[in-house]
This record gives sequence, structure tokens and C-alpha cells, in this order.
Amino acid sequence: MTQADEAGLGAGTVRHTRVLVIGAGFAGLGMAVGLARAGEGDFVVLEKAAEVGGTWRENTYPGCECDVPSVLYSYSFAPHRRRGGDRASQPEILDYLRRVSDEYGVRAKIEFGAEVGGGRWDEAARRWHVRTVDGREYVAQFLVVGTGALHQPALPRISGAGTFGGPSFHSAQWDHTVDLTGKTVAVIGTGASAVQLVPELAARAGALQLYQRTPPWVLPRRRSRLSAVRVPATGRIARALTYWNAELLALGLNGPPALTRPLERRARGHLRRQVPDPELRRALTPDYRIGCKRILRSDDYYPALSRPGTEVVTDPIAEIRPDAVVTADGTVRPVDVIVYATGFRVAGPLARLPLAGRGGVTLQELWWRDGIATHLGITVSGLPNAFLLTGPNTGLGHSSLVFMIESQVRHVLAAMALVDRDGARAVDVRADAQADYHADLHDRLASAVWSTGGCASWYVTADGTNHSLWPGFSWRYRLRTRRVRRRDHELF
Ligand code: N01
Repeated sequence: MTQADEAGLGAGTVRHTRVLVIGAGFAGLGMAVGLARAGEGDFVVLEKAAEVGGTWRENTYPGCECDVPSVLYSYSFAPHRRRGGDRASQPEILDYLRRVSDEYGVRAKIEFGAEVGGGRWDEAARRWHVRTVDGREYVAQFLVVGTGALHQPALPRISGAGTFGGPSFHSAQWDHTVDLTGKTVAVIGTGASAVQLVPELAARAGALQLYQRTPPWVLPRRRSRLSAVRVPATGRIARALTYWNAELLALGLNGPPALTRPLERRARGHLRRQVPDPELRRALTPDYRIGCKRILRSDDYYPALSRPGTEVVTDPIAEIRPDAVVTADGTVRPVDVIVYATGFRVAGPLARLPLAGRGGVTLQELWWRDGIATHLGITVSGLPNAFLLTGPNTGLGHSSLVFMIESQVRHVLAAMALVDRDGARAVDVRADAQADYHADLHDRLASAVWSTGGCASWYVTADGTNHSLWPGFSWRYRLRTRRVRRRDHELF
């Protein structure tokens, strides 16, 4: 059966709506509020879980927080300013999203427990037909996909992993029934999740083994200059100052190595100050350019690694036994619990959602055939009236994804307005406009640190292509997405 067949719909009750939004995380909720604020009342949000929040509902590991200041990692219409510290914890962000969904009146528009199985474009009716896995059917003029980029855990293939006798789980699927007090815990991975959970575990566990394949660059936590000087700034001013401060980093990530050297010096100084043992320091010193992988910010990660009872293991893992992790040098380290802080399958969410566009060709078939290509990371030629939020190449290494989401929401609203103004029913981005955008994007990516910085990361696939990040300033993306250019689109 092809994906297009899978996307076919069965019989049953059908609900008609003008706009169907998939997902009620930051992206889907942002879209819902955007629609409501634009006076568009005829929309439905489908959410597979029983609550809003997306990644902030799923990730509950100890120490989980957002490393982007909350005033920026929140919607512009509801800046989240905190007292004491500029970073919000996971429960606080989840609470913020719940509040937004209530206060902006969009909760009533969300159908919970509605996992989408697929959709197909009906060319004659100019409508999307979407079905949930439990058989509910929807017909919508516009389809907005806000399923998120990072929610399918990646578990490494390690020989014997399945034989492990104790509890083992991924950082995004934390098993809160496991009491780690006094246990010997192995953490595999040293990315953004690990850097947050390791200090918590080091304090709680009896012993901690951190299996590091590549050391991350770690900077001290951002200090809120606003709270330091006690400026009675409004959320809006605080947000603007934080935004422009973050944008400076885009210069370094997209410029020559000389621009990021001061940051590397700062990170090395941080390491020197926090790790007195020269051998451990050597093991924790990265050998690639800062920014090539996500830059981490922590004041308690390095101290946790210097605690008695914590061991940083740099020898590669050879196998896992029922009660131990064995490294390539033959050392057998008994452990009680294994935590996989090993990241996510990047192409996962969209690859699993069959969306059949014009001629019954699915998004996945288009991308397998021609490679992953979009226009602005939002639209795909051949999928009329469908919009991706947090789509390919719209992630950021230096600022807040919420800014990108809001740019996308505005773009979707502008596209809908264009269709209405034109008296048309559908809009499809032209293949040549998409190809031009794609070529320019990948030209700009070629000189960015993610391609040239000498590391492997989830940003870049095995063939060296970056399908994850936006190169350059986020305000350029905002400007680029502000209008829907008539000449780049077919209206019908
Ligand atoms: O995952 P990662 P993450 N043996 O892919 C290692 C967002 N996020 O969950 O570097 C040993 O970054 C792997 O090693 P290496 C953010 O966008 C945001 O931490 O490939 N190790 C690496 O160290 C982030 O970028 C926040 O050599 C193995 C680690 O596992 C994204 O989520 C907080 C291995 C995976 O790191 C992903 O972060 C948290 C193996 N076989 C996350 N396989 C915010 O605060 C993999 N590794 C906003």
C-alpha cells in the first residue's frame, strides 16, 4: 500500500472547518491564537495528547528548563517575564501554555486525543481531507501542520542494549516511578538535555557515569542585564533587548571563525574556572568550532562532573550487559539505571504523517524523489493550502524558535488573506519560486558554522545537508515571510 493509499479516507462522520491545525504545542497554539486574533473563528485544532504543551508536556526530566530567556521564549502577545532568573522551568512553561490556551479562548477549539493518521488534497473540491487514527474525519480548506520537529526519541543501536535488566529510558520519556536515590546511573549523551539533567542526577544518585562521545561547548548561563540594573522595563522592552542581544550571535554562527573565537575563549575560561582537574578538563575540551553543535549554557554542569562519585567516560561504549556498560577498552562498569540523553530523530514527525497533495503524491514521496525542499520552510509546491510550522530550516542556533513560529503564523494568515482577496479557493507555491529559495538557502548554509565547524550534529544529515537551521538573522526570516508574493504562487 502506498502512502497515498494510506491517506485515503474511510466512511464516517465528517466535520467541516475552514482551517485545521494539527498539534497544540507552541506552534499549533500560536496558530490558533493567531487565527482567533485575526477574527477567524472557523478552525479546529487536533491534538493527540490530553493536554496542550507539545515538547513541554513530553519532556519532564529532572532539571528540564528552557535555555532561552523566557521573555523571548514566549509569544510576543504574552511575554513571559519572571521574577528571579530569566529561564523558565518545564512545569512553568507548560503552565504558561495552558494559561495562553485558556486566556485567548482557544482551548475550546482543541480536540484532544485526536492523533492524525494522514490527509489528502481533494483537487476538485479544493479541500483537505484529514483522518485521525481512530477514524474521525475532517474536511478543511486550509491545513496547518504544527507537529514539532523533535519529539521522536532516538535510541542508539548498542549491542546488548535490550538485555539490560534494570530500568532504562530516554530523557524525553522519563520514568518517574524509578527512584534514583543511591543508585548507580549511566547517562549516555552530552547534549542540551544531558547538560540540564546531569547536575540533578549527580546530586541524587549514588554514582553517576556520563558517557561522552563528543564534549559540548558550555558557556556560563546568561545573566539578565535587565534584572541586574533593575530597569522597570515592560515585557515588550525586555523582549526587544533580549532579542537583539541574541541576534548578535547569528553574526558569529554565520561568519568566519574569528568572530566566534571570543566566545570560545569565554567557554574555555568557564571550564578552567569550574574544573580544577587538568585531565578532566582535557576530556571536556571540544575540538571543533563553537556553535557547530548547539551552544549549551550551564553553571552547574561542570561542577557536577567534578563531584566525587561522578565519572566522565570517554571510551566508546562497546556493549551493554544485563547489569553493566562495557567500553571498548574492556572496562565493565556495573550500573543500576541507564538514561539515554541521545536526542531525537529529526525527520521523524513529518515522515510519519502521510499527506497526499496534487496527483496523490505525498510530501514524503516528493522529498524522497527531489530531496527535502520547501518555500520558507512553510509551504511545499504540490501541497496547496498546506502550511508547515517549524518546518525544515526554520530552527535557530542562537535565538527563540517562538519568534520563527510567529513569523510562520503571520505568513499563513497572509496566504489565507491572499486567497480570499483573489476570490480563489487555493494557493500553491510555484516550483520555480521554491527552487530559487532552496538554492539561495543552501548557498548561505554552506559557509555557516554547522557545515564548516568540524563536528557532527543532528542539524546536518549524514550526506552533509542541513535541513534543520535557518542561516543568519531571524529578523531576515521575519522580513522574508512577511508578505506572500503573488508572483511566487499559483492561485486557483
Ligand atoms: O540531543 P542531542 P538533546 N553513544 O542530539 C550522544 C533541543 N533541546 O536531547 O555529540 C554515545 O543534542 C550525542 O553524541 P555526539 C535543542 O534543540 C532544547 O540533548 O553525537 N553517545 C550527543 O551528545 C537540542 O539541540 C532545550 O557525539 C551518543 C547526545 O547523545 C535538541 O533538543 C533543552 C550516542 C545527543 O544530543 C536535542 O538535544 C534540551 C551513542 N551511540 C533539548 N548516540 C532547551 O533548553 C548519541 N549520542 C531549549
